Amino acid sequence: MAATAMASLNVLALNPRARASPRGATRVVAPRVLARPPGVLRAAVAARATHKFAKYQGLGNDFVMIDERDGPVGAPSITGEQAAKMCDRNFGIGADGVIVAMPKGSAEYPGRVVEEEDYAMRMFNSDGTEPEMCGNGIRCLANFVAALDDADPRAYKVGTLAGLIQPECKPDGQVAVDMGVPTLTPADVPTKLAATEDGAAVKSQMTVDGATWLATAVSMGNPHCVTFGREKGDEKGLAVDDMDLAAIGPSFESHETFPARTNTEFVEVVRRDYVKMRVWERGAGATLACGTGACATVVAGVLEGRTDRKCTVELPGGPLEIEWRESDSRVIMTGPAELVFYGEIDA
Ligand code: ZDP
Repeated sequence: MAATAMASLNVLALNPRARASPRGATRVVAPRVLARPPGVLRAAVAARATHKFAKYQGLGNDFVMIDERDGPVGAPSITGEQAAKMCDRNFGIGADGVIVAMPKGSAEYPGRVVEEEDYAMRMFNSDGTEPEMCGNGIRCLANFVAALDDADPRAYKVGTLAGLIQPECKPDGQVAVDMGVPTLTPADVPTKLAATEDGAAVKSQMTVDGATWLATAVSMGNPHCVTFGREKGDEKGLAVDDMDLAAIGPSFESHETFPARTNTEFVEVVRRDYVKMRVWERGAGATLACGTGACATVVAGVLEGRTDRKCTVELPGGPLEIEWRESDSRVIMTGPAELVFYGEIDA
């Protein structure tokens, strides 16, 4: 099923006639377009006021993918407001975020060497804000670009606001991503939580809605607050399935100790090499999976002495394999990324 879908994506991309009239493509057209007089609609289409997109998902974390690699270097053509509309599950396509494949040099980061990059990735959360990185999203980007180009090698060096990230498409459809070295210095996460161990905020006390939680702060380019439970009452560990994330998530997201807001991971350790995690994402709320969050979870698990460096993180949408490599401190994430449908939207 995934293979058939990918083959038709290639046809769409490579055959200009197919591009002009994507027969068989799922067309997502906003109702207000249909209500317009045909002339206006024709003019809008002629002016290319539409975006071709493919919808991808990685463990149920879903994204609208747009290919602007042939466009100008710099910012994506869509605004955060347009992205938020596309993500709307009732009035738009429906997604947790929008990911734009851009020409190299389109994302700035310290120490950037543009020549090293194949492409750049820019992203919007479903609330229209732009995060630095997206772990599930970069796996989707890799399979998206691989399907469009249908050429080897299928390993890419992608410039993101969080630095150079390197996804590699495997023959079985999984994507392994070198997510780089996590940042633990509190000021760089950024968090006001005090450093407790070797300059990192590990098991730091954080008062949220009147309870004291123990939190470890990790940046995977974007900020994460990882918690294995409250100081009192969770000694046996969190039962993440029973948690009401919507009740507590927003209080973590906008907590004053995380000035750029934060993603929050609630983690239940089943074994040292297998944990269950539920996430409340900055700018997107409860999602089925978070790639950067799974990486941050294992980094925090190792720092707190709770997990091995190689660990499976079970998310509501399925498992991700994470390794925080001892030799060079880089985090490697492996997981799926699949095409769901593609179409065109007036937005
Ligand atoms: O940092 C943020 O604002 C996140 N919401 C970005 C998206 C992260 C994502 N869930 C991931 O997989 O890393 C897509």
